[in-house]
Amino acid sequence: MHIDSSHPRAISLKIRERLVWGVKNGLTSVAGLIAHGRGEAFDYLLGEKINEFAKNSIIVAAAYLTLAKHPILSVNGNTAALAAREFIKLAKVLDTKIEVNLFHYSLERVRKIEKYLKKLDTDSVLESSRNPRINIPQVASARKIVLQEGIGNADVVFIPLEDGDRAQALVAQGKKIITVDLNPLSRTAQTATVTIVDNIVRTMPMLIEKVNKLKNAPKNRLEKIISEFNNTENINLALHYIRNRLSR
Ligand code: PTJ
Repeated sequence: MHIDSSHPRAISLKIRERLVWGVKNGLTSVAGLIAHGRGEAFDYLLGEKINEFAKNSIIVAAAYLTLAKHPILSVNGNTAALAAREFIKLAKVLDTKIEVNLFHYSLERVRKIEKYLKKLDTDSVLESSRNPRINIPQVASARKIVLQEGIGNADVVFIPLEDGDRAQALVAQGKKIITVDLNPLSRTAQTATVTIVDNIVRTMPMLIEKVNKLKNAPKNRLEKIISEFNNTENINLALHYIRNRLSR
């Protein structure tokens, strides 16, 4: 569908079209459209912009990713459609890999997403066909199927757009979890080490910029950024923001 840029909701409509494209091309699940609708509702309440609490957490996420020994970026059907190029850019700056990990699991869709990412860049993707798979204990969904060399070995895991039990299980394994979720109340938002309450489309460019900035920073500066951050307090800022917007 052609969307005129002068339409008052052009950006939002273009993002929707991107997901429709993802579904048509077998990257995004049909349920991904529903998940996006939930995200849109929260985005409306957040004013559809990057707020201060999101900026704070993006800097902290950049510090964690920069300090990590084995960071990994987890992509699902929604993030593949909305931010594949940015995931590849981030993988490059961090010198790390992307792993496809799905909730509505099918090997066919995993392969399609991997193929799509590989077309954009040949070596940023950890291929499921070449890497041993393991199961994360205590995860009820197919999200438990991960690659040993990816999420299995990672110390910092970037898992945007999920409301599930995987974050909790990974935190229990001692990993640091970074998520992006427009819903500050989702289970993943509530259990992650760093929760970026923002739209993935807005977050990714800023996250790449911040990682680039912090890449050569001294270790103690990165540790200071991390130690001064409290995820619960930051999520509360997002909730207060929504409440104030509603009462106004
Ligand atoms: O491709 P699959 O099979 O792995 O499935 C992907 C989805 C997203 C469908 C799957 O992970 C899922 O069902 O997710 P949930 O449990 O609906 O959680 C998705 C979360 O992401 C919700 O809390 C939404 O509010 C949030 N969300 C949706 N769109 C965006 C978003 N957060 C940030 N940016 C968005 N564009």
